Amino acid sequence: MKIIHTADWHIGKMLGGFSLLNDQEYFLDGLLALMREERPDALIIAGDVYDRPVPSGEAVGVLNRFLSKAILDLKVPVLMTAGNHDSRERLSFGSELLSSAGLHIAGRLSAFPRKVTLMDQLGPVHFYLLPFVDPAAANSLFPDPASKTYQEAFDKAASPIVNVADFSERNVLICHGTFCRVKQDGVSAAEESVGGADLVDLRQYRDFDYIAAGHIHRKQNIASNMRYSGSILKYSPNEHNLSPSVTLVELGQKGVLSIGERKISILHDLKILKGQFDRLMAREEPDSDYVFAVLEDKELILNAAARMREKYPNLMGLSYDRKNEERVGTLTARENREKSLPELFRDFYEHVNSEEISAKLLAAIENITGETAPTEKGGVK
Ligand SMILES: [Mn+2]
Repeated sequence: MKIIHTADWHIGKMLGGFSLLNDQEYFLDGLLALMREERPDALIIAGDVYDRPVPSGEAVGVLNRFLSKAILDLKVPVLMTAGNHDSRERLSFGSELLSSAGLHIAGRLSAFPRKVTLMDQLGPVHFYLLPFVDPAAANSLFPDPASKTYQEAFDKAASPIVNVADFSERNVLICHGTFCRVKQDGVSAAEESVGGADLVDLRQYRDFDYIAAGHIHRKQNIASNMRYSGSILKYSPNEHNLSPSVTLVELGQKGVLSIGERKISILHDLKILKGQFDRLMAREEPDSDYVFAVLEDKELILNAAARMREKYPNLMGLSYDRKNEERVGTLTARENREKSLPELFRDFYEHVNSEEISAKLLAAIENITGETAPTEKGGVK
């Protein structure tokens, strides 16, 4: 059985004042082309379908158009779960009605998790759809005893699945959360490092033939048969060096035959450009990618963002590289009151320019104000 695993679509995402909806629609057209070519038996969206609990009308339209083409034209069933960004209730709308058409949605957490069985020539594959689980959601369903950690909550929510699953057959678990890497020998990465409070260990779920995870935007394996597909696009400047793709999984008689990646073309790349203003402006042709500029100039550039937009119309953000900022430190009002004018001027100059004031300039200020600055800085860390 051939499955396309995706996650973290974040439809309707805004970044740097720009709507990414055109980029998302462009990507989804590419995904439809890939589905036409690969003819998968199912498409998985492992949570964070939308970026917000109340998506815009335009965002709903983009998803609706995609799902109609995927399911009605290409006849590919879609399995979709709620991530932490989605409203469980809104995503669940029509889910009972839509499953007969091939759209399988798990928004709400349920004591009877949604199970979807698809057939291929080798027999059935059972998909278990587990929406995002946090302690609050788990406790509303399984209050006794209350889950305090994400691990307890996840195990509680997954227990009905594990109880009914027949592991002699083929089973796929779809889930959304922060899962730690499970190593070959069965040791979990969480045992080696102190993980976050929301970290969940999937070791006890190794009997699933494949686990399709969402939430972490960087694609990566959790174990040989568990994986984050990663987000479909780069969604923040921190993600500028990600290389988004979708995951293509083939299941054999039992277990995974192969896991591969497929790149889908994008409308705009997202990148960080670092350098001096003049150098960044020296290019001939405009660059239409999404750009976060980090200027290495010592002086502030007048109207830098507006001027950069002539060459970079999709400039999303601009900042100055201030390597030595921490040297200046933070001053309290009381510390400032105790300072002489030349001292205040020196601190201001060094804060803005990230370099030491020259003796000549400081002498000139002392001359003008008739005050002197102590040679050693006091009280500044
Ligand atoms: Mn998420």
